[in-house]
Amino acid sequence: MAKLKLTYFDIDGGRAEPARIAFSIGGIKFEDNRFGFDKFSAVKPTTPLGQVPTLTIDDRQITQCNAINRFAAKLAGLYPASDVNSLVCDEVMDIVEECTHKLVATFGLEGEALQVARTKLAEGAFTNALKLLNKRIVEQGGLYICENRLTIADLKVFVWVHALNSGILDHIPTDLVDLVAPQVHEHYQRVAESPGVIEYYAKR
Ligand SMILES: N[C@@H](CCC(=O)N[C@@H](CS)C(=O)NCC(=O)O)C(=O)O
Repeated sequence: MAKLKLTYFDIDGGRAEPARIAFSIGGIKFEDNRFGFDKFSAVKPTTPLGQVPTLTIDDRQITQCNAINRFAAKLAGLYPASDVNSLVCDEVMDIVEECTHKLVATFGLEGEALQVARTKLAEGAFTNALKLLNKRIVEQGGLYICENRLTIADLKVFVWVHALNSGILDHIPTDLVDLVAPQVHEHYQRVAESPGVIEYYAKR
């Protein structure tokens, strides 16, 4: 097996977190190469696009979190088998990624500008995305995004919803998910209580 190194900020969340959890669930050995925000200026030029996460496979440094997530999921047995289920899994991961991109665009704003931008997100793009995720969960029987089992799509949603619920994002109401997408709220708790996720955080 190739040597794997996942490079990302030293936070329990963000764009590398689903792959970290997936590797852990699958028992896939990897180097969890974390660094502090203050070290990013040094790390940035060592990456192909000046961005993290990257996954280094032997000597090849790969970018794009959802590509990395899919790779980790395939190794860990957390990627759907059928074409249609993989389509839904990919759709959901890209929905969350698009919301992450919109959220990151508000970092650096302050005061009223931040409040206006975040409220617009909460009431607009995030609510729309959460309602669609809710629909996907209901369509699949109410428990998971696809295949009635935990896949990488569930981990991607879990990490995002954790951030939304946490209160660390000013002007994003911590009850937004519960109010607009109750099945997503329950899904968050289900994933948090799944053995692989509990084991991962217990080891951290
Ligand atoms: N499309 C990329 C986006 C990666 C990205 O923007 N990562 C952030 C950190 S979460 C970053 O490195 N930002 C620094 C920059 O773009 O200058 C992906 O999916 O991985």
